Amino acid sequence: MRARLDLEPDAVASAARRVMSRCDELARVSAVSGAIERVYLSPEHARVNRLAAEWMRELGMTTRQDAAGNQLGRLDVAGAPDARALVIGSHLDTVPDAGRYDGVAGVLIALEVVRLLRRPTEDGGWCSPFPFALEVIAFSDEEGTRFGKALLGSSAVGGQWDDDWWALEDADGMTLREAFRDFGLDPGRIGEAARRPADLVGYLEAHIEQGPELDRRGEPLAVVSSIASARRFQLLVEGEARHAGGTPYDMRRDALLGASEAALAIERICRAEHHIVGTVGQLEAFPGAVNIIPGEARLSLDLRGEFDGERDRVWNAISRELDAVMGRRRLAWGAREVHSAPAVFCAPLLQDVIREGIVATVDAGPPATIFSRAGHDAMAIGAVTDVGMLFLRNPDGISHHPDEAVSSEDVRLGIRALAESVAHLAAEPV
Ligand code: HGY
Ligand code: MN
Ligand code: MN
Repeated sequence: MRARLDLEPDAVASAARRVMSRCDELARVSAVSGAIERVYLSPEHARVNRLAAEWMRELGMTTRQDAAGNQLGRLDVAGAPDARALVIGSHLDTVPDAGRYDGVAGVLIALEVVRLLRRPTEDGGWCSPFPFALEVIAFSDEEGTRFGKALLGSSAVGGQWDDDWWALEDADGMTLREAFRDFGLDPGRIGEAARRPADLVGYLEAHIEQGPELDRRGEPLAVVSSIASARRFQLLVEGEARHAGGTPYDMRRDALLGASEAALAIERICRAEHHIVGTVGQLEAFPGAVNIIPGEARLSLDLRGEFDGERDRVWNAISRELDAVMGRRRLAWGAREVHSAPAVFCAPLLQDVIREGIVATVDAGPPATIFSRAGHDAMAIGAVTDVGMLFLRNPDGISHHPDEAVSSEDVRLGIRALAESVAHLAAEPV
């Protein structure tokens, strides 16, 4: 059993305070006054990258923005500039009307772990004390808020970029390719963001749970076993627009009612399952006038499961049910898949070192190991290296909402546990 790190308690406590105050600082970088919204390739994205780069340089890290707009910092092994790297990070982009800790806390905790673990070099700089370099990454688009496809920044790092994505459009009709150029990135160089497995030791991410399990257990930290597989669809329901007054019910083909029945059917089917959740987050009726029966309705479906097979079986059940619903209502419907990510299982070794890190930090029984229903950048990085995640308690589990919270005390424990986990990993023959 490796001895606990000899970390100054005050240093860890001030690290937690710095994370909390920087979460507040980053929350003020928003496209919307009075709410938090930071989307991919926006002026807000550029501003938080500059702030993160400044904080990385303060730690003695070299910094770069990669070809996908992710912000990276690196602390080398003294005398070994080509050493493999342990990457620790999360994302700085947000959903609309976001909380201030989703993703952001993980990036800032990573920086504090580097601050606590780094070693001074003879020339007045800083280096990694381990046989691997320490890298911090601030991913640029985990949520997919602007273009609908999630994990764009981390997919580039994982070498999973799909050129079909260049045609994705935002709400203003700007394509991803145009937005890249507008941000100062060259679409032709996207391949340069990809990391080689041989250059990496692994990836660790600290993140708020975004669910109530740790809060219900009364525990501050947990090991993540796997990350839910997700599929996202845009569904289109087509009926017939007609006069809201003159059209008797037996002549109506109301697309909104079909979409509404679909949303309720999705809930009913998913609730009957054990580890499946389906959410309709967007629902629009067209043409959208009060005195016209909606001839068209568009709704989103976010479908997740612990295992890809279960999730796909439920999607087939939903499809059959929607065929029946639309048939009864003489409507047509179709689905366009806009995102798909397979379930990712955290590497046993990284689960173990995170478990050891929590045990070394929290004087309680063995920590919980839970599966993440929320998606994370770790899903995309899993394509090139082993991944591990540490969850922090999220009071009430509320997230993707301004009331999203995390306590400074749990952040203090999370910083300490992640630092211990890194030290445990360094003691392994990786
Ligand atoms: O949607 C998710 O699960 C993640 O928060 N982007
Ligand atoms: Mn999120
Ligand atoms: Mn997140």
